[in-house]
Amino acid sequence: MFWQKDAETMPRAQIKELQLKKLQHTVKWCYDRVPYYHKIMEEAKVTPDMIRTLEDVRRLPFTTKADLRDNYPFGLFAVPKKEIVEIHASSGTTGKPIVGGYTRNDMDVWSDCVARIAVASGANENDICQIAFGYGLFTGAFGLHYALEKIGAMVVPISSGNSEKQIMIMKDFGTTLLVATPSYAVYLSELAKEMGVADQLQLRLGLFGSEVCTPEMRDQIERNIGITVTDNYGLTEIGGPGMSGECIFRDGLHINEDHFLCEIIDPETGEVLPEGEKGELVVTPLTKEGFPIFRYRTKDITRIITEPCKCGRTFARMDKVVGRTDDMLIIKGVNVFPSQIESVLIQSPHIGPHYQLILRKKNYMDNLEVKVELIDGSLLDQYGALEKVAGDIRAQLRTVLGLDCKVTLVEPQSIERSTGKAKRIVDLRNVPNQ
Ligand code: DLL
Repeated sequence: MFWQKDAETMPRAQIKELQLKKLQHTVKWCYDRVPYYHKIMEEAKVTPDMIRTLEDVRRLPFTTKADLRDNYPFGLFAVPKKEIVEIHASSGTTGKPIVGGYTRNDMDVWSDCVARIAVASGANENDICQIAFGYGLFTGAFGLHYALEKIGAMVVPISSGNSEKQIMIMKDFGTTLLVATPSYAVYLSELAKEMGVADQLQLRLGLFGSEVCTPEMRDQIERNIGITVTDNYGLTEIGGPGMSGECIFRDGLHINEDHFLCEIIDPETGEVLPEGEKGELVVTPLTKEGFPIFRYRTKDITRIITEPCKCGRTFARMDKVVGRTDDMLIIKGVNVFPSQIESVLIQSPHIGPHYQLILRKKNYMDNLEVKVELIDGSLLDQYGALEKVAGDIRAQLRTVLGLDCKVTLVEPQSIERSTGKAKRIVDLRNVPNQ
């Protein structure tokens, strides 16, 4: 099923042609209307008329989170404030948030982009959609809300938290589609079991996103609550969700390429990598009026897949994000993403999906403790069995990732649950006596 079939199945040559036209327009839009972009383009000695091919995007300088912060809150808007009809922002746990403004046309494009992703994942007008993302400045809840409403589904804007009530509503309303972060979905699925209503739910589809979800974690959620889970991706800086999402074949996330131009770069050198290689995703939205941006460095690690997909969409796909460059851990010389550790952990039948990675500094070296919840707490009373499970996980981590670390098994329900993005890393490296 398609939401905008003509666009989603356009021949690739036509996609590229359209991208170039829109890129030229966006670059000129930025240059003419946003003093900051005018200045950095002048410094880079590039003018809009120098963008003659898609590769010419490489002539433009990158935009980073720091650039956005320097222009906080509205410094990069390209239209008068009265043309902005909605504002969203990142949570901004460190420093000022990133603020995005949408014109009426931006809102329309946004909801269509997310609607395409929802429909590609199997959503339809008969769905009862419980949106368990936090409503507010976060782009996730409203982005999915507008899209699901647009396709004619019934939207239940419950927001995140209040988890017992979530389950009650899910059961009483006959919710068929859940929108949440994967980690909150895991929590809700456990709670539904605990409340004894898991088998009375009518959930069929999970539209999850906003944080890394390994295929192993996805399989575990699917087994627990018997739903199909799809992944979708986006970020506040480029307009929120709606950049890419999985279709029912779940073999990469289709990029709405008529609205987004993607590059993959080497995060160290900034060089564009050959097609298919894994690196940092850089995005240029092609249709934004209110808050345009070019070559935004997402820090997310993925690769682009251009082989055709069985679903018939011609848009290229991006692989599931494995992590952010700033979340990469370097433990005793080994580079590792939390998602790689998760993939190993989840294979043990004795442990649940809740874990924390605790970093400490010992003798100037980073050390990692993997703290993970047991499924069966009675194992804690059986020293031999406990040692064996911990030893097996440690050996598995060493074999698969080449990483030696301490593994601590803890009681079920003892690691804090998250209603939004999970906080897996506890960094105690700068805390004395840890
Ligand atoms: O998380 C936008 C969004 C909302 C996407 C709902 C999908 C669904 P931010 O809060 O600005 O925006 O966070 C953006 O979250 O750079 C990634 O590191 C991470 N992220 C988002 N989606 C995924 C995903 C929203 N599907 C940051 N897989 C991004 C992995 C994701 N990481």
